[in-house]
Amino acid sequence: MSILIVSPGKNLDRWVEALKEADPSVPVYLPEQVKDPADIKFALAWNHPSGFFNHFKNLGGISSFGAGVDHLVKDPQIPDRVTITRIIDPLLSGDMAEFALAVVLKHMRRLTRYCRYQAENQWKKHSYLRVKNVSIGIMGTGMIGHHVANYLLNTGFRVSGWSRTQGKEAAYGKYYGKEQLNDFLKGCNILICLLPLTNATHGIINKHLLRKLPLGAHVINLGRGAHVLDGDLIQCIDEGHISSAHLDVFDPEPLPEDHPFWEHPKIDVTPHVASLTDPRSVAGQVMENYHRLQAGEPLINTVSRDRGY
Ligand code: NDP
Ligand code: OXD
Repeated sequence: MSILIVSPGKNLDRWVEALKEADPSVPVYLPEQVKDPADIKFALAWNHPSGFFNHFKNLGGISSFGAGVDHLVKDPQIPDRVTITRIIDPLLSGDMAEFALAVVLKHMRRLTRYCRYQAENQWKKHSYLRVKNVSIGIMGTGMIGHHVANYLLNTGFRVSGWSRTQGKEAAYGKYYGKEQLNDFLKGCNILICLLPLTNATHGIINKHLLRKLPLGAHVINLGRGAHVLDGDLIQCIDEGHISSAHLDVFDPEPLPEDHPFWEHPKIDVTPHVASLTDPRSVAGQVMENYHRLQAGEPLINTVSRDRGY
């Protein structure tokens, strides 16, 4: 039995190498190398074409390349017998925390403006915000969001988090459920979205939510593009309620060349790079799930298809 890696358009050499290094005895194939589909037991996938997995009759599990599984959960053709798993990796959470801090400081110290001024040979000064005076709210305090919240708290920010359920106690202020969303939003000078994309979170960052943030709030989306209603965000920035935004994720990706986000003076765009999965750091957990499947044992890092994350 073997592992299949599928991610159209991506160079998969590092993934193949990392998996082979993790266990040289397990054959690893790309789609064009598969001779007998019945040989595939486990797959590693990112943005596979819908229906792609239909003819792998011995497939028992599919792992996402990353933390998010929206690309797998949305495919109704993945049979129920197939367990969906995802990546949980301290490196992924650590990289995300560093990216979040960089973006927060960029906003506080007005760095985007100074880049623009340099391009125009302009010597112009602005006031700035100090860490101890800034309150950051994290939507989604799961594996990554919880780490980001603690990291920002340890840097000296006031931090709160919002999740679906109450969960464990934390060092930062916790809010949960729809009932506590407004109270959470009231206290956020900076809002960071680290939610998974599900039916319940699709379009959650809309004008109704944005208007509940304090005047001049800054919005950072690191979750998925479809969390944001693009037109609503632009409207709230142009009306002045939201000061600015940093967006790392989009719907669709790549962000189309003619999308208004590219040219908007108060929106910064990065191409889904907040935290990139390192194949060598996660090959072990993928291999472990392959061996668990072979041994008929329960898999690790599983996802609830009903919940969507
Ligand atoms: P987890 O599944 O560990 O955490 C999800 C969190 O979101 C949990 O706290 C959960 O609440 C909360 N949540 C889910 N649904 C709702 C809801 N309806 N209302 C309120 N809270 C909700 O995910 P990760 O932390 O591992 O990853 C989060 C997301 O980050 C990924 O799904 C992906 O989209 C994105 N990501 C982006 C990257 C980038 O480079 N931009 C890189 C990696 C990830 P509860 O605790 O109650 O279950
Ligand atoms: C992920 C991502 O989900 O890269 O890991 O967005």
